[in-house]
Amino acid sequence: MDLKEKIAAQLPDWRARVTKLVKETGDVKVGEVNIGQVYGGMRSVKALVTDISYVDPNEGIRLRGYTIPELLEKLPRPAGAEMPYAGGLYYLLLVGEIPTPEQAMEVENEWKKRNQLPAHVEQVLRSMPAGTHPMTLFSQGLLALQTDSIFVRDYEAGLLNKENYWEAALEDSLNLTAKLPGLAALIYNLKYRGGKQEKPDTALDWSASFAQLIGKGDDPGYMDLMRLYFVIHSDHESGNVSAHATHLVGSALSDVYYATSAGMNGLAGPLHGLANQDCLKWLLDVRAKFDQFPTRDQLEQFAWDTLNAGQVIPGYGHAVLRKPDPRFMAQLEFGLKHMADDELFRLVNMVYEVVPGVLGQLGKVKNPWPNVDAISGTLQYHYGVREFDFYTVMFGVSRILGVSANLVWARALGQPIERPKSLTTAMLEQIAESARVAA
Ligand code: CMX
Repeated sequence: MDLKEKIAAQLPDWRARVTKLVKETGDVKVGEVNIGQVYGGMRSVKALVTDISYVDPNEGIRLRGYTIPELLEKLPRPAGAEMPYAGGLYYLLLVGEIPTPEQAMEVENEWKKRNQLPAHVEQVLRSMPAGTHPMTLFSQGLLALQTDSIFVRDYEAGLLNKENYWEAALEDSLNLTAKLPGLAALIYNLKYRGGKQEKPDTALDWSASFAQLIGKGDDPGYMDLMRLYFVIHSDHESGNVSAHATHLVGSALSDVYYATSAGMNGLAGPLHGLANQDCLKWLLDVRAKFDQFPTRDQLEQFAWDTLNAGQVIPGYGHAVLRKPDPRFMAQLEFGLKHMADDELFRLVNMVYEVVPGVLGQLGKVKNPWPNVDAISGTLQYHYGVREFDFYTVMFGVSRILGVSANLVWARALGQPIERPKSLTTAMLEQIAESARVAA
């Protein structure tokens, strides 16, 4: 496979580069850590490395050096489609080059060969109570697929060593990502369509196949939305909860299934991926309270009521970004083109005009601007996918493209088990006291 050969060809140079950097300059300081950061969720501590994506506070994400608008323009797309193949994005994340249409298609075809879900996955999901959250089912589905891990099979057979861990990890990543549209659609169909399943249309690309499998095979607009969605949610450097949890668990040589399941359990938190469901709920609450559309003053008051009740305004703020998230902007552009008159979409625009000012007045929010989650649910809602507790599953499908690509590279570069050091509060107090005396 071209993908595998391309990675293999880069490895000698990458390994030599990293070995030299660590061996010759391993004791050069990257930064310092203060007590506020130790107690403050390690915010801004530079302690991770990835070459797959980088988030600039003002510019936003670059995936392999490309901004979101550049990606949407340069990645190959299916004939007649507005948005790119996910297979091309996956190639870019792994290889670092924009693929040709043939290279993107090679990934798409490889996924088609590997997309069959084993029967036991459905049995596991069906055995859960009807009220189970879709993210729980998603994480369980990933763990159920773990029985097929090539890494575990070959590791236990003594076939692997540090040099070739990555090849088994790549096989696991390909096998798992191939099945994600089918797994997500199965969850959707079990929960919201009475278990109705569609006969797969094998002509469709990976993103569109998800749309078709949830019964939207006659909606090219929704297929394009999903192509956009699966590209923009894929990776956001290494320190966010889903990426870091995946990396941490993978660093113990746990396979791609265990590691991504852990990552998805983090994505399921309301301060991370669940914010997209919370955001839509918040917008619907606004609509319900003001009989469809509020005035600007009413909306402002509603935002204050949320804050005064001790809640966050979902979809706003970010740990790293300091400007509107380009993933929000890309979806806004899509919405302006396809649903400018949709009432909920108009409300999203009004929230965008009002909420940053409100958050700014709080005086403590470092970034009052919208993040990716402030709009994604609204676009889904427009196309009739209205079961908003499902939205984080779609985020997860995309995110696994990024975090599993990172895991392949972590194994390829021999990244070690993670083990930061912890201190007690008394030790931190002692450090603070010593600093005070020395000052
Ligand atoms: N609404 C209300 N308060 C907010 C806020 C928001 N949208 N964003 C930040 N704040 C508050 C924080 O809770 C914090 O308050 P305390 O000091 O009282 O604890 C203060 O402002 C400072 O926070 P910050 O440094 O600006 O932001 P953090 O890095 O701590 O947190 C995030 C980042 C995303 C968790 C936070 O902005 C938030 O909770 N946003 C709403 C939830 C959300 O949209 N999450 C999705 C993020 C994207 C993703 O991961 O998918």
